[in-house]
Amino acid sequence: GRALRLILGDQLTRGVASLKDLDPARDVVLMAEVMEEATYVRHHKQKLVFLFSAMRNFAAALREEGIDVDYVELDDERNSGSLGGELKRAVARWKPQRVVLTEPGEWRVAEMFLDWREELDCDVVVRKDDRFVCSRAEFEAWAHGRKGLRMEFFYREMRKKTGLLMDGDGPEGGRWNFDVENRKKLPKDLALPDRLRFPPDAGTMRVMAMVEKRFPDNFGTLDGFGWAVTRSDAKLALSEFIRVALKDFGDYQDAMKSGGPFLFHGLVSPYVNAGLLTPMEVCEAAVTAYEKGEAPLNAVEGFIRQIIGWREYVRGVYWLKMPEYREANFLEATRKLPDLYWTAETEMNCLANCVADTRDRAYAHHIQRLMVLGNFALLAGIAPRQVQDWYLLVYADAYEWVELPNVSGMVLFADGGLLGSKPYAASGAYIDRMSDYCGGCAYDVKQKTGAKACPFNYLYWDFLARNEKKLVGNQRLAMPYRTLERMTPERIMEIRSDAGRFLESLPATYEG
Ligand code: FAD
Ligand code: DLZ
Ligand code: SF4
Repeated sequence: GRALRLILGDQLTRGVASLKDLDPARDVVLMAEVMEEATYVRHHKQKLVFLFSAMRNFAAALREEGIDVDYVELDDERNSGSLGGELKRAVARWKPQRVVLTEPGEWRVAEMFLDWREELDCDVVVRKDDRFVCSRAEFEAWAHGRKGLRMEFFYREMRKKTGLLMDGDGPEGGRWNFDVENRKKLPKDLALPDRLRFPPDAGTMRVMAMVEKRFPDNFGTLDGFGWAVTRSDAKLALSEFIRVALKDFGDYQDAMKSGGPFLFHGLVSPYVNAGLLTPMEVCEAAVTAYEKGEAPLNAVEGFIRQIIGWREYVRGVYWLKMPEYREANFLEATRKLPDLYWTAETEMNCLANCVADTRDRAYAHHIQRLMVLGNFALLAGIAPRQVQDWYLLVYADAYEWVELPNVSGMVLFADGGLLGSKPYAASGAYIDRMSDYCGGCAYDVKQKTGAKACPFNYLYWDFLARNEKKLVGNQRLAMPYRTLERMTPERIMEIRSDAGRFLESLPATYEG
């Protein structure tokens, strides 16, 4: 009998599990743009345009193969507004024998499926998402009985499993990890490669008009939209990255520069997460460049570690720990998110730059997300739920399964140390070393207290003092806590009052 195959917005892969045994003569593919998914957070305008346009192009490509695609646009007047509603309507229309889908990436959506299952009068087959290298069950087995879930050990298993950069049973080049070589400062005169961007075509322009009309007040601008929205353009973006940037990816992975976030990064996360590229093809392309002598080992190893290491690992942690993971708040942080995260209006040049980059491109690279935007949220003690909301909506690559462990685990230490062994807290000196932001800042990164001092400096010590009970026992924070202990009470008072005054001066009106 006929199968109705539901494809979600982040399952735009021809080889995805739910399409594997598709019979074009009989089956129908269902895709739906729905308000429920478009509004569970107020997504960045570029994220909405990217996803809707990519969905429409994927549907068009299936149709070219002669496959029936039932595609419901957001503006369709019969649109019920939810995935469950659209599935029910489609079952009534097509009377399939069974509904086939690939497991949703997010817990929220997986839970909804459990409810609908009951209500549909046909079989529902849910398949594992084999685009990931490590299945959820495999990750659980790996994690079982381990105290700490160290990414590094997980990553080695993934290297062995995929065979990427392996030399027999050992790692290519004799070491698993070349991270120590990947912390170089950007030389001032180093030319940055031009990065391939894709001006919107007529179809994408139509989606842009729809998004401006339906979501006028969402964060972000559409000017300069440049994301690929088809698989063939995403492949072009990947090969261009490998040609012009991969060789320097390792060296300057942690560097930041005013006026642009792209540097030598891959710019592939929106494509990999939505399905336009598969994680394995991205890694294989990088390894091929290494084998051809076009990129050094530290760059290629660093790059594939992010994908078969971190990306797989955070997904495993997410499914292991949901739903409690969302509520975790180890440091009991309660401050509201400052408005500067939306407006970029702040004298702190690093934050102003990173927020503006995010607003203009729905993108910031990892160190901007972690050491500027994230570090500030950690030090200021912003409530995890508000920080999660922000990260989930501002980036074109954001889905809860990847956002949440990065935000709650890596950035906020809200999980108490499951993902990282210590909070990534840092003062202004770190930002100064890795960027050119401080030169153009109203604050002085060298001053520790007072009106002109870099706020990161006193916020750092204020954070350690405020959380002393919870963090003082952490071996990896022994050094800074010794320094804190040696400060006079007057000095600590000064730091804490500067921090208090600064934080209280920030307008914060976000309700979540
Ligand atoms: P590159 O620097 O070129 O890295 C290559 C690829 O590795 C990325 O495309 C991505 O697929 C993967 N990767 C790298 N770091 C991570 C990581 N920490 N976790 C998972 N995958 C990783 N990434 C998302 O895809 N979606 C998110 O919602 C997201 N939220 C984040 C929130 C915070 C607070 C932080 C610190 C990081 C977050 N990341 C997220 C991870 C990372 O910042 C982005 O994947 C990366 O910046 C994407 O740009 P790129 O493709 O140029 O990456
Ligand atoms: C993110 C998103 C958005 C904005 N819109 C849709 C949509 O209209 N239809 C759809 O099928 N998927 C959408 N998505 C992606 C889903 O939210 C994603 O599939 C879930 O988060 C599960 O991971
Ligand atoms: Fe950021 Fe401080 Fe440097 Fe200013 S001085 S750019 S606030 S780190």
